[in-house]
Amino acid sequence: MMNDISKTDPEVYGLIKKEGTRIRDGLELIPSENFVSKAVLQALGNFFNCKYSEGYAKKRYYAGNRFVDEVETLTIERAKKAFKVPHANVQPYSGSPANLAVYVALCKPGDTIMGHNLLDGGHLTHGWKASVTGQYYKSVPYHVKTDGYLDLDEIKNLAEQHKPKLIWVGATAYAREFPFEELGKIADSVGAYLVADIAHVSGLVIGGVHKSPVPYAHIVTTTTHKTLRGPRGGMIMVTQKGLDKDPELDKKIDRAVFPGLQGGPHDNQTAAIAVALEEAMKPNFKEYAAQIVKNSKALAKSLMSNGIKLVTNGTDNHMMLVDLTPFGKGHGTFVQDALEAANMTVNKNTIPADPSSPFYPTGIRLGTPTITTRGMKEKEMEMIGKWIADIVKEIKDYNLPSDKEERKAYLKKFKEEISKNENIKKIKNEVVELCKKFPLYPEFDVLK
Ligand code: DSN
Repeated sequence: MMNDISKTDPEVYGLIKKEGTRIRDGLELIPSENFVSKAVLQALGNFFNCKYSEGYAKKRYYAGNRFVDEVETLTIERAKKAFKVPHANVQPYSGSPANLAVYVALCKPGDTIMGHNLLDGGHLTHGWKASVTGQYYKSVPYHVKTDGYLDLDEIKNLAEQHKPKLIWVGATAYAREFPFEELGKIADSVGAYLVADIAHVSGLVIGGVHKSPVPYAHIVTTTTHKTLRGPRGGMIMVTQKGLDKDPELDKKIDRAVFPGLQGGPHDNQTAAIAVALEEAMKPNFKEYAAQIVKNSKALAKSLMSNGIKLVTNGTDNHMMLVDLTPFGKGHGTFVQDALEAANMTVNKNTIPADPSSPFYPTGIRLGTPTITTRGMKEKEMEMIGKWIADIVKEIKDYNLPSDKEERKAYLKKFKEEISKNENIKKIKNEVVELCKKFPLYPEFDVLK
């Protein structure tokens, strides 16, 4: 597959090969990432990339779309079947454009919306001030309690006080099951739309290991590249409850995506979403989704039994949020870099009531979708939890300087020191050995 590019563009080929080697020899523990099947990659890398097809099936602005129409219709039918919804739009380029389209469909600038606060684990597009969604709309954030769980009483009170047009449920750093039913009742009691952004858990929903929002929400959005294990992309689904509230909701969503926000859909991405959805409806995907959660619980157990604190003391889904306050505020940056030195990739993340800032947060977020895709099970989770805990303890004496000017130099020195640290090197070698037992994409020459 890579033979041609290796000759025509060795520079890019070299980078692809380096990235291939990096993922082959390391543990990708960022919970929003996954490794997709060869079929998904093949659907992405073909002539559907080359077509313009603004509009929708049978209503295009360009000729030559008969097969694009078929592939988009097939993808829509698969999405409707997989999530049990009456309407799906599969054109959003990714999750943020999908969420923006929901605003365009439902709200006018200045309308009130409610969403899970970013620093409590929410998403930028749920009304954070740095996103247009927090600037064009009056955003009322809700929070988690000190135990890390969503504060349903606060959500109810805020909803009654502010009467929002829409309420988001969904997050990027929340390790517990989303209370769709409770949020559905709150939204109904104030006449709001409930929009469930299930980007993180959509694969778990199809796999039957996370409650579906479909009976409770009016609209459901998702990315397609996380637990769903497809190409980067987005989808918006309208539920029967949504159509009962507004029979025009499907048309409003479609108009918001195109021509409201986007131009030509990425038809190769659409084809790859179709492949991923078909894979996700196969019985072995149920096993995969269940194993993601089993692995996540096993990893959480290993971390906690090795002295690492987790927000909410555990997990219901594919991710964990590590609370590093016992090691000092802003410690997430150090742990992220030290783990990377041992070939384990996580992301630094704020924790609820973080004593530091989003750039130097006091937590890390990690999860199990990619390592489960590689075939790892509970036994490997136990080892990985121990390695992570050992590294956290190895660097416990580093502290983020309170003087902002000093931070850059301090972190540079920290990186130099950890690159020479023998205990971290030893763990890195063990990680590489583990990865060899769970090969990734053996069929691609690039990794040979
Ligand atoms: N960037 C995604 C994540 O990592 O969760 C959310 O958009």
